[in-house]
Amino acid sequence: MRRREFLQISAGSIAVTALRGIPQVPERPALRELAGAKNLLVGSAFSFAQMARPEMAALLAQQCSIMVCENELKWGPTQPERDRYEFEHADAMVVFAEAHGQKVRGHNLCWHQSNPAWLETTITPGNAAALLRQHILVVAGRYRGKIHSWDVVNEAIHLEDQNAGGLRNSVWLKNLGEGYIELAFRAAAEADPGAILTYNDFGMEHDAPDQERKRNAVLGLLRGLRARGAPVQALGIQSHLTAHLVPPRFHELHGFLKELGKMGLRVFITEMDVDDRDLPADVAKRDRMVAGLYRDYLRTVLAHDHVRAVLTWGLADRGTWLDAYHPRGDGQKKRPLPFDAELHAKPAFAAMCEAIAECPARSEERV
Ligand code: 9MR
Repeated sequence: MRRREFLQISAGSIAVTALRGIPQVPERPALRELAGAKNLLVGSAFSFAQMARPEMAALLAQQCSIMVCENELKWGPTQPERDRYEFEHADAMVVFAEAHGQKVRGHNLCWHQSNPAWLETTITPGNAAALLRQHILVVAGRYRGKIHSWDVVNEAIHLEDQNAGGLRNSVWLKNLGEGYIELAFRAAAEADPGAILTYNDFGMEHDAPDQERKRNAVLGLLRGLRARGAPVQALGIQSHLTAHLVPPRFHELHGFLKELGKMGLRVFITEMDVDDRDLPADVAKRDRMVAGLYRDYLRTVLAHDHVRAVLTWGLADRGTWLDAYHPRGDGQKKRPLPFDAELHAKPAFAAMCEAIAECPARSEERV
């Protein structure tokens, strides 16, 4: 059997297995039903590896009305060589989502990380625009009509680099100047005019002076794009939060969200999790404090009608990026997500259910 045929079959069987319902997943309220009643989308990042575990696949199917590929649509996996694209994993995940009535977010078309090695050695100011445009036309074009929203440009702002507009010293800025962002949005609109084109970034959630500066830089970027007529329609607020013994506050987010609303932008909470690095090891205490942050944060953002989707960065703690990138000092596994490693619902799940059940229904419009 050829590799492509095998993968098509396995994608189908992942979908079918989970469709039939796996008995191991206990009956519990589904976030997707609570959120659906509010015209809100709720979901998670999925990885291809997780979806091969039937009980995980069933949980993702049960809980999510929207999904995003954690890594499978990034440049590295999709264009491993200049003239070769790979879509088997992403295709299988889109098949799964469609089989379960889930919307799909695309993540992402332009970033400073997870680029293939060939890009860094090939790119020049002379060919950068063509490389970026072609990648976007191929990747977003392949899924035309199937994607709810694309993270067209990811994490372009990094104030520490001290560039005009707060732009990050990325491979794209170095080779194309600040116009790369507009170029990416225009190419994405050409490739998939139905997708909601999103700028996605982190570090703008908490009440803190550095986060306030980031919020202002993001507003500046979005206003500039709009002024030039670039097709940007939404902001993705990643929402990688960090819990502290004195919980962070989110009051300043209200003003920011109002400004975005005035610009007619939608907002998606795209990558929520709560880093418990500074919390005590005791699991019950940790889970309670993490859940407190889920509740406070979601109450804040869901008070705003133009917040249309909430996605966590994984549904269950096993395999969270936080253990790989920022492990706890005491060697304990982190507990940042609504379900634990054995797929039991945690207090954070209850907090999500409560915040969604309490929030006002979103007004009718495309979500
Ligand atoms: O969770 C992702 C991890 O598996 C990857 O190794 C990493 C690099 O591609 O990206 C992680 O996801 C990031 C996302 O793409 C953008 N926002 C921050 C996320 C966590 O680092």
